[in-house]
Amino acid sequence: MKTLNTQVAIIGSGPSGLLLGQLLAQHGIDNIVIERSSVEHVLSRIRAGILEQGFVDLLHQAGCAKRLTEQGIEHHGIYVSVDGQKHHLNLKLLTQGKVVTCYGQTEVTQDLIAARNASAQRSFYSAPVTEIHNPERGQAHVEFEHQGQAYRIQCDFIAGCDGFHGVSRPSIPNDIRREFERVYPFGWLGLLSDTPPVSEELIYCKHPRGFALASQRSLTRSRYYLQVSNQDRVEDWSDERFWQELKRRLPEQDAAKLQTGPSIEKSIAPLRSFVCEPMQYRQLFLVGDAAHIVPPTGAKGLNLAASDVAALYQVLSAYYDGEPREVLDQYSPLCLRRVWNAERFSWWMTSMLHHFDQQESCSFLDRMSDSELNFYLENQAGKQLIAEQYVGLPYDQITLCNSLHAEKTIK
Ligand code: RFL
Ligand code: PHB
Repeated sequence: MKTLNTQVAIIGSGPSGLLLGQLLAQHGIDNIVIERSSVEHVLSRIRAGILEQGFVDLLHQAGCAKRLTEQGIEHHGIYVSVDGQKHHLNLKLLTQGKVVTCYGQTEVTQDLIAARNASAQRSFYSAPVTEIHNPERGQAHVEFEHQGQAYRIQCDFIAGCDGFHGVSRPSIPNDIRREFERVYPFGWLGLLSDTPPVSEELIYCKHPRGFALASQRSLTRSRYYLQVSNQDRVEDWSDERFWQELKRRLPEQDAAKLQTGPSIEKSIAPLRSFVCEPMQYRQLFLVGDAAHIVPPTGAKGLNLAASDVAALYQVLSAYYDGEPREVLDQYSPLCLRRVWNAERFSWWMTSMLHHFDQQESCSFLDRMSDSELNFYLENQAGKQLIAEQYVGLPYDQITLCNSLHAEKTIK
């Protein structure tokens, strides 16, 4: 077994792990990224597309925002269509100047990997972590195999950035870990195509046949989603069937100008809400999807991962700058406050925009969610509430322990 040493072992090379690694390296904190899949696989995944300002600022701070600045598209508003009737939410006006940026997670990952390759930090791909050793005191370590060689990485801390199906979360003992979960009775079928987007701004469509979303990756690349049953398989959905169904759910004037084309990617994502508490155990910190999942309706999954990274970077850099170890204890409560907020918003948006029972088109709950959606869309204060949460709340700052001591002394 080959032994390596580092300050922070980062499990997972998704956006969480890569962004954390980059910020830590810039602060002079050595780290190693260990990723289960190949780099090609990581770069081929099509996922989120909407970045909050907090995430954009963090990418600037990490020195990885050149392409984002050139190619990202600022979105000043969104549409919500209810049974074909369009409502506009001018995010910028409703939130006093805040906007979101359309730039794919695939591009973010590519930029972060390029930055890591240009740095001196070590990474291992095709190297699934199999063992996490997280003692009460002393050094932690992780173990994995890479190209037939067994490795052990000894470290001060482990960042569990290994997504929902990773090894980090289950390594927290059952009597410490609490999990909260809701699985929805439908999924989203996504299709990517090299066709111009049907609308400059995203359209979230509530329709008796089910939800649809018109999104995009650039001026020439579209991303569309359809609510489908959990029993549906991608093979059931030819491109032709997808485009036909999308046209039925889009507002008429948009359906008429929809440009269709062959799919580049098509996949079904199940919808889930999930939170693990606490997000820290001893030397292990859970980050991003390893700790929580939201349904994509509020565009919050990737953005929550970024705010976890911001919090972990703050506590780790403060600790290595000389703050006492207790500064680290702020990580979990700080993140969970924001996580539960985003969970609530994503659950609420999902409940209002989907029909839960696609067989029965006029259930009592459907009528309640129709009424709730109309209530929020038909007055300025309601629209403002949706807009403020959609663009994202500001990141919380940690309290340095010196000020904690000061507070204690004053009391
Ligand atoms: P990731 O991106 O899942 O990365 C985790 C990485 O850890 C690796 N890994 C391991 N590595 C080493 N050893 C092990 N034992 C390992 N086990 C796992 C995995 O291979 C992977 O590379 O988590 P991260 O970095 O926290 O990032 C979170 C985001 O990816 C996620 O929140 C969003 O993509 C969620 N999400 C969406 N969010 C949005 O805001 N809008 C969307 O439209 C949207 N669409 C999606 C999504 C997630 C999807 N998934 C997970 C199926 C669409 C899909 C299909
Ligand atoms: C996407 O473009 O993939 C996307 C955008 C907004 C969402 C969900 C997904 O709410």
